[in-house]
Amino acid sequence: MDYLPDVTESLLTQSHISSILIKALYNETSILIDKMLLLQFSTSHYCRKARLALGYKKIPYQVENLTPGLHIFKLKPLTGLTTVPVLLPQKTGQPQAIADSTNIFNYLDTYQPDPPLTLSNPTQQTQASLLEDWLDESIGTATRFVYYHYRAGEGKAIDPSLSSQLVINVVRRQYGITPASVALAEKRLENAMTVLSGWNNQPYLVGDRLSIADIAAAALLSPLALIPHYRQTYPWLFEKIVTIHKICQEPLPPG
Ligand SMILES: N[C@@H](CCC(=O)N[C@@H](CS)C(=O)NCC(=O)O)C(=O)O
Repeated sequence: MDYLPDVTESLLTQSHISSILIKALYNETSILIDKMLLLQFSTSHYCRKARLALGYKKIPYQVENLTPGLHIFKLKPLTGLTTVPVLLPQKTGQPQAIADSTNIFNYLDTYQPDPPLTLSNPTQQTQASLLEDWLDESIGTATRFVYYHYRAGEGKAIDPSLSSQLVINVVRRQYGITPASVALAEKRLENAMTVLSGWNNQPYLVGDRLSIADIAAAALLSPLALIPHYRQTYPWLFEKIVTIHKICQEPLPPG
């Protein structure tokens, strides 16, 4: 009789361990199979844009941070392009890879319509699309120029390390960031602040709820928060950026 409890205990222990192992294996597998994967550069404001949309829709995802330079070898065969963000849905019946943050917005709205990123009023949606495209193609690029120029000059103290300055200089060379191109970008940003200034007095850029325009603006202008001139001149912009990050459950960028 003394012997039996030991056997039972040992059997129970073994079955307990097996069940823990099975659960762990199941969870591990389901994470790998179920979660979407976002290929990104951790500091890219275009990748932030995709993360805000995923967060807004509360879609579980994982990120893979690619190494700039080597990213081409992973991305080119997948999408034919070299830019991040790229979303891999990793689900049966879904596309293998979606490149470009605007395409990612569209895909996410088809995959999980609620809450929608698109506005139901067609005129407002056209306006939101135009703003999103302009923010993407013109303003996001201007932000990049002004931000990296600042980080290499007045803002060097933010991270003067050799590795950080090396990355900043590679980016400056890659995109042709020179004093002349930065001056043009600064003008474009001043113009953008005028276009977006109505945001100061209304919760959303277009319509009566969050749209692709708000998310694009919050992500693509967020690097300017580190630059005192923008922070001091446009405090309303950074209040909006903070609010949208909260709604989308995305941590704010440093600064
Ligand atoms: N319009 C694209 C722009 C993306 C973009 O410019 N990504 C940059 C990082 S911020 C990139 O991947 N650059 C690397 C390259 O061009 O090879 C989008 O919205 O996804």
